Amino acid sequence: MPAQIGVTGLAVMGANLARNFARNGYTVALHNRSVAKTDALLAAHGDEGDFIRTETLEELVANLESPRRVMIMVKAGGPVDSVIDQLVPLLDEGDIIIDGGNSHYTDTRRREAALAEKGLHFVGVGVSGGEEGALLGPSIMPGGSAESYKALGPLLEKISAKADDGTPCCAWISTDGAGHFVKMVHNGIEYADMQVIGEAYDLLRSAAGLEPAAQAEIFSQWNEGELSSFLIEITAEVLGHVDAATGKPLVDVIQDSAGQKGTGRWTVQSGLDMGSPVSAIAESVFARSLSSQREIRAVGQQVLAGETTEVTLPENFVEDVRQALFASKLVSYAQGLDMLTSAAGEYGWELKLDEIAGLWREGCIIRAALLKDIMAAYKGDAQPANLLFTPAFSEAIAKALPAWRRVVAIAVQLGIPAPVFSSSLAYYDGLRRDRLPAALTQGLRDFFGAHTYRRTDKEGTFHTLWSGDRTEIAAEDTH
Ligand code: NBP
Repeated sequence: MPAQIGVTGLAVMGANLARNFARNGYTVALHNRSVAKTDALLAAHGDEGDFIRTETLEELVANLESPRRVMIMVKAGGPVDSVIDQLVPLLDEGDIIIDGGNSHYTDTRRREAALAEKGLHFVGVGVSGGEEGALLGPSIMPGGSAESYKALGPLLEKISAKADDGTPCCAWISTDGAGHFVKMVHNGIEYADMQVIGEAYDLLRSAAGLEPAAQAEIFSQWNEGELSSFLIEITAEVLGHVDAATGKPLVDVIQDSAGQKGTGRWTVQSGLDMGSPVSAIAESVFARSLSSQREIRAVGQQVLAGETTEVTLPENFVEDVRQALFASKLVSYAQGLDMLTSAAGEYGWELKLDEIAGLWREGCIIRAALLKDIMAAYKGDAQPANLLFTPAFSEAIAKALPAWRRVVAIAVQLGIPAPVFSSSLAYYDGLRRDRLPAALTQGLRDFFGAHTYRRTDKEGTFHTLWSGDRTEIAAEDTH
């Protein structure tokens, strides 16, 4: 029997997705550049379903039903192009190449356009959930043509995670690179989500003296309420874990420099390109960068003053921190979703934000109770200009606001860096402020660069003759 899907690239992600397809009743043709990985997979898990072992891409393609579905799960970048180049001459019009790796959405757009010219479908698919998700049910974000989704969607939906109500955490996102774009933003939000958890931990530890074991309890309790999410749940696990070698909390033994693979940085770069203020995500990426500058930080510890102000912590400081965490988290999601709206305009994608929030409910790293409310916020035709403007969220923030301000003030007074807590608050205040100092910025730009300005009291664009008699003239817009 021919296989319904072929997978090439059988490292952790490819192997687990192939097993997931097979466990769900599909016949899966397997291929890897080095045959050893194919054989290792078959030896360990060959009894989980119907697999077809192949040694070459020719053989892989020859074993697939039509239209052929070939999923590439190799290292992102050059290897994906190389595999595509090898596959193209072997395929027929209407066949589908799927890239399930973490490719940059601009690469996906380029590949999709090139393959469409050859009559082939190219589908960039965002897959979230790590190794375990790939095997047990990830959240899946496919782009590509709507037509390709008809032949591919049912398989992806079958292997995806399912929300409480049974809905698959997989839905067609929009054309070309939209799936990889949404996955990228998911990862950006994940960076911010983890950073706000880190800031809460640091404040509880450094300001309130709560040891990791005590905090494990606190995070477990928080996981029962509006913060309920995978990341809060595993924070309790990690904080509660004791290092076998030293008997210390593991978190005290782990070096305090955080790595990154690039999707957070891509999100911020795209935000900058589109003028979309994803400041919480940017601060999270930079916080990791600063953490990794260990040698420079060592010098900073020696030479920089650390005067702080004494503060008396409010009685319910733990609850204050919880509320600051919740509010900052909402801002991160609002910024990420706002960037999706910008991208939809930029690339002509019809992004349904309620559906996207829906498919993040299970399977992925940012899965959280909150996503149900975000889904509800974007249901229907009247799309909010910003998530924070919907009544449910503006009320939630209003409730958290006094605690959020107290916590940021305490962090500043005690010299505890809380870049996302504070920048999210600045974003929030920036959104609601009547007048921003941008008026002065624009005045300065007009002074040194004749960049012109608009007035609040009349139409048109103006320039002051700063180096002349300082009269104002009507001007061409050079904003
Ligand atoms: P890796 O990213 O580690 O890639 C290893 C695979 O790429 C092996 O099958 C290897 O073949 C193959 N490969 C390479 Br390297 N160069 C190749 C080339 N020129 N031609 C053909 N094959 C080549 O695998 P992974 O960690 O399973 O991740 C796969 C994709 O999924 C990546 O894009 C990754 O970013 C993404 N992703 C990973 C995770 C995760 O948790 N790991 C989560 C979500 C997404 P070989 O065996 O012959 O060397």
